[in-house]
Amino acid sequence: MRVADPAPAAAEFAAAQGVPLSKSLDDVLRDPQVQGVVLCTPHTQHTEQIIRAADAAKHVFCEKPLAPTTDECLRILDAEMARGRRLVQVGFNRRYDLAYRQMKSTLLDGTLGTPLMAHCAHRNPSVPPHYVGGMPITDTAIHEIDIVRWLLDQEITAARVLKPRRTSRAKPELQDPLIVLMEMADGALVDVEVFVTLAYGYDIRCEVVCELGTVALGNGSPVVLRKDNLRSDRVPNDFQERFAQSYENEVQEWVDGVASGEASGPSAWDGYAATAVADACLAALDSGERVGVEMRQRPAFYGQAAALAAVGGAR
Ligand code: ISE
Repeated sequence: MRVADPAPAAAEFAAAQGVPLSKSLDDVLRDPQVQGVVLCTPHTQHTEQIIRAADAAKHVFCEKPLAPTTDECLRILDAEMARGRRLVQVGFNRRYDLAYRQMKSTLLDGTLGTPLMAHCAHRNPSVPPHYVGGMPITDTAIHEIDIVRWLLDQEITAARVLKPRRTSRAKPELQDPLIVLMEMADGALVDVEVFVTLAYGYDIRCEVVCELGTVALGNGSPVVLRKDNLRSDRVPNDFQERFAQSYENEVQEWVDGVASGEASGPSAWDGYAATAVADACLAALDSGERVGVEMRQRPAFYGQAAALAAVGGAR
């Protein structure tokens, strides 16, 4: 294992853990013993770094979002396809959360019938100073964009964004909260409340409503407290607390995939699709209109989602 980091403090921290330091990503990529790289860099740097790693035939784990624009995502897809095998996994960690996995297996076993709607909420107690502009979509709602594509096994075809009354706690330039409405390829509808300054804790909700019943995240902490006539359980502090296990799972599964040569998990296609939907949401936020999602036809290289196969391709 080796680490390259242009920030001296981060590099020193890694060195203190006993990890050998490299001067640059290219140094890491030149090492024949390195099979895969984890990119924790700003998303504006992902495209060039992923393409360099793919050219060196290394596996890549890359934090979301895959890249800032769909054109850049397409360059990544092309570079990966040119190598002839999957090399890229995108850090959509929620697919590795036990509760979401149970939702997925319940939907797959068919006992609830066809999914018709999903209601989601994504509430952060606060956001860091660099959180600006379209980040409620590109950095926050992007998790729901990915998870509903995965849960419902199909693409998102259009979006609207509604603007509720702004909280007095919102940063001046941020629409907070907002509601994203998404149309799935088969006509199911998804709503997502995105609220990034709701101070009580980190609260993630998701319920899929089907013809015969619903399945939802439990949102429960392991224990329930009863005291003074009140019953309470813990709301996590932040995403690190809520999703600690899923981060571990995703990295472990990536490492296992690198060792076996079989990449799995969220692909570069998933990263591209999420960016395409985020673009539609940003345009919808701007215009107040319904905006269709523009996407390239899914290449056979990335397999085909079941529902897309049923409707004969993305509309
Ligand atoms: C952050 O980057 C994440 O990935 C969190 O899961 C999300 O809740 C937060 O809004 C993002 O800023």
